[in-house]
Amino acid sequence: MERTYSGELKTGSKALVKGWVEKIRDLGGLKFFILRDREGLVQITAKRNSVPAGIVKAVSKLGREDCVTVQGLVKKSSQAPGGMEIIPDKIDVVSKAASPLPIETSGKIQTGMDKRFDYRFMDLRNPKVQTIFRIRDTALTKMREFFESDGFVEVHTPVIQAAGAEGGATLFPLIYYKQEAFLRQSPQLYKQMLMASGLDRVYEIGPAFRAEKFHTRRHVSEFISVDAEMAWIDSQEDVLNMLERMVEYVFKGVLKDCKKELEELGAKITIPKLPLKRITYDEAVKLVKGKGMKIKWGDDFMDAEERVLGEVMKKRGHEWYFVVRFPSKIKPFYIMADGKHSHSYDMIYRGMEIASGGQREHRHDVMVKVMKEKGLDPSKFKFYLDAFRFGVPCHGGVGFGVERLVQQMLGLENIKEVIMFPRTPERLVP
Ligand code: AMO
Repeated sequence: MERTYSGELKTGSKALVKGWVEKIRDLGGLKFFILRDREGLVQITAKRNSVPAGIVKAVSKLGREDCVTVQGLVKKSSQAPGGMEIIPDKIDVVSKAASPLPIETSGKIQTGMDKRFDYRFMDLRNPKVQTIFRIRDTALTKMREFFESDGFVEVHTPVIQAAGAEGGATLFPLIYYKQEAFLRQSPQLYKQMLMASGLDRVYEIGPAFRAEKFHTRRHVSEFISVDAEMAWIDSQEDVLNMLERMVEYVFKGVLKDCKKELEELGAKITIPKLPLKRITYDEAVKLVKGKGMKIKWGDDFMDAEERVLGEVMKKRGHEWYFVVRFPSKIKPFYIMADGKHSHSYDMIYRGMEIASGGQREHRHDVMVKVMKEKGLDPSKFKFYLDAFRFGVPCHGGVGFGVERLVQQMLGLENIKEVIMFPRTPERLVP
């Protein structure tokens, strides 16, 4: 018999359901339990004399979170969740759950975050936790749909790299045969090299690694970076236009496909109104200073400053905006400088940077000079610099943190909530 999910049951028909025992009630002659599967809950009712004696016995032996399959007749029931119950004629226990359970799955009792992540497989049985990942899945699907319809080619570039693009402080070294190598911080160098290939528009969705030293609500050591790079741009504006259309498409899609899920989490989102507001770094620093923060021109925004800027911008009617023209001294060598400023941007949603990028330096000699000024050894980047010696179009792109997007969309305090098995300085298992 084919499996039916709890959300697809029809009264009067036979069904085979598979799932976990959420709750058991024993009223003597009437025993029932709630089975939970991916789609919801269903009540299994075993009344003495209405079902075979073996079934009543099987139900009385069940424990919470046992993994079971149940076959039976679906009947109307005003008291049961979903208005239906199953009168079982077969129950199989596929796997017993040990007792006591390490954490609660119902969400009624709060378990500490660390303990939840120690037993993440069980934490994920909480429907609210699962819902986060359904929304994340939809957001990623919509991003892919957008890129595919906008002329981008999906690529996969190496995770094991010989040189980092985002500064030495957050590199994870590893031994690659007899050589030192690193986990990538970003596909930056490779997506740019592909601009010299003639593919013109590429995107990559894959893991990026940062040895972040401190703890914040928005940093982890491994995250999924959505990277895109576009050739033949006239200016950074071409990238911003693409990016804002992308988030508009994602939000439309999530609102349409995840109505139930958003409701379940109490998340209220609206479709971003285009064009999104652009403010310069200089303006942003002034606004933040005006709120008593100690930021100086030339500093990057810390978490607290980003939040304050977010509050000011929200009051002005912008939960989305771009901060553009950062000082070139705080930007990596691959960003095109324009005097003291640079062709760069951060994209902010609800007071948090969720993406950054810019127009790239495509002039080989200028790039070598900037690398030296920033204390980098150009010979270590020969494989990358070569791509700029034999004809490369002007180009620009974005690195987008998918976890931060979903975190902000759902109003979650910590980015770890959006990651199945988060990696932080303290956590390497599970
Ligand atoms: P950047 O370093 O700003 O830029 O990273 C891009 C985006 O990636 C996400 N992100 C993180 N998310 C979780 N934990 C972290 N430790 C973390 N670090 C970064 C953020 C951020 O906006 N190569 C450039 C992008 C480009 O220019 O195309 C880069 O990596 O959402």
